[in-house]
Amino acid sequence: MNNKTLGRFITVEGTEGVGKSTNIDYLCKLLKEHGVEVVLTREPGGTPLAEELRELLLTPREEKVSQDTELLLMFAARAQHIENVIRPAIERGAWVISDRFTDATFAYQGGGRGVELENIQLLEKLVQHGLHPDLTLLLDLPVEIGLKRASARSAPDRFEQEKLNFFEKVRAAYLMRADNEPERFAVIDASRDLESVQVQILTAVKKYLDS
Ligand code: Z5A
Repeated sequence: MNNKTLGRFITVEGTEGVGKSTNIDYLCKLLKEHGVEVVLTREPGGTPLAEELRELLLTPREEKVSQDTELLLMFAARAQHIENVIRPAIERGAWVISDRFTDATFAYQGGGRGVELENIQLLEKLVQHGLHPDLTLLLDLPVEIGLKRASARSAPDRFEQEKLNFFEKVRAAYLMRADNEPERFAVIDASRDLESVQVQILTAVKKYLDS
């Protein structure tokens, strides 16, 4: 989707409390200042139906959620999101900023839960029809710091109830993906102060604004 008449697709990823929300606000402001139409969205979610699936996925429940159920619900939400929001926006020239996308599935369901990568790849192909982010900003932070930053917030959702070891595996999976696709990923050192995190984001996005 790197045609000049098309928009861009930027995803923001990272483990718990790395500062995605904080820095997405900055990114959207930056792009708007450059006259770009920005569509800000998130996963799981981004459409009314996908937001309902998000609620199902995140709500803590007594019944054990099978890995396959979790995986399929993530991709069901994604299919709806791509067809109704992401693809139409890119096709009319907007820049879509998504708070998480399929790298999160590889990291959380693949790395964290241990789902086989081939199964995720299969669903990725089925649902995305060749759509991939142009740029992925991976905010990277030692897990303990992120959990501490996030702990000040409301009651933990189903994922936030996981243990440290789960998030270590998620972080490792994200970093491995970034290593494998250095041209798409920008790894941002999120342990620095906010100003320096934003300088790193500006550097990563600049080449897309200039092209
Ligand atoms: N999930 C999945 O399993 N598979 C999938 O395919 C997808 C998702 C798409 C919901 O995601 C869950 O879905 C997620 C993975 C799963 N679960 N987890 N964990 P989410 O993105 O909605 O939830 P989240 O990861 O919990 O995001 P978050 O809690 O909103 O975190 P954040 O946006 O990265 O952090 P923040 O709110 O911007 O910042 C946290 C605090 O740190 C805040 O007080 C800031 O002021 C502070 N902060 C931020 N930056 C700094 C710096 N640089 N210095 C100091 N303090 C800072």
